[in-house]
Amino acid sequence: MKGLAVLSRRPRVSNSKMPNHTVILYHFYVSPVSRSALLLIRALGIKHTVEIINLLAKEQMNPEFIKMNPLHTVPVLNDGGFIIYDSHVIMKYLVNEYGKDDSLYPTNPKKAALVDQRLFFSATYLFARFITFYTPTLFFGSPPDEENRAKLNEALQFLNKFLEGQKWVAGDNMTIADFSIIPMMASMEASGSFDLASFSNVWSWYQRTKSAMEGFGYEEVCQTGADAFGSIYKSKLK
Ligand SMILES: N[C@@H](CCC(=O)N[C@@H](CS)C(=O)NCC(=O)O)C(=O)O
Repeated sequence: MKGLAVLSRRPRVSNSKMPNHTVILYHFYVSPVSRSALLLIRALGIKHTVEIINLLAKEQMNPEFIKMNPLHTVPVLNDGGFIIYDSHVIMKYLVNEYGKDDSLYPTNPKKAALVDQRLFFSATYLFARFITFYTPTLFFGSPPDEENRAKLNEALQFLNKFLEGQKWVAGDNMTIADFSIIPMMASMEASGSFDLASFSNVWSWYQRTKSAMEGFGYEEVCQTGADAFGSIYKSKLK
């Protein structure tokens, strides 16, 4: 695996739960789920390095990487030898292990169930429909499939409903559910293939969440990757 350490951060706040070692995130900036995990690491202020796995060059198929993650997907976290994959699982783990409190993933079972419901929605509706719509164009240059576009549009309508009268995706404060969803929204906006502003609740949540995340590198971690996603996608439409 040809890894490249590009980012290294020290904790922003003193937190006795922080690891003494540096965690490693195997990441590709074009991937929205990978950006979710990196954004959260930045928000928690965990000392980390990033190893780029270039999916466009099929680096995820390298035997060394497959040994870590048989599913050959990013993100993958290596926390002092403990290896875990799936962005949702990584985020829950990191808040439980290193969060200075439980605000990003509650310990209260009912509050946690609501966050979990939104995470499962993110994984099984939004992301599933997102990759079904974008992958054929992004990787094979196929024209966008209108049925798949309608399915993803429907998932946006569901999200819009969840956000009716709500500031955040799950509960009264920002949680990992917001981290899970925002990188997909940024990619969709950058691709120019969906009118996010027409989903008014989604649109105001999106603006609010972007500003809330500015303090820990939204622009660098999320927007840059979303812009790269958007320009690759647009180049394949021609
Ligand atoms: N549910 C997983 C999805 C991971 C996933 O599908 N990642 C894609 C990039 S968006 C990937 O690495 N694909 C490469 C492959 O399947 O070979 C998560 O949230 O981490």
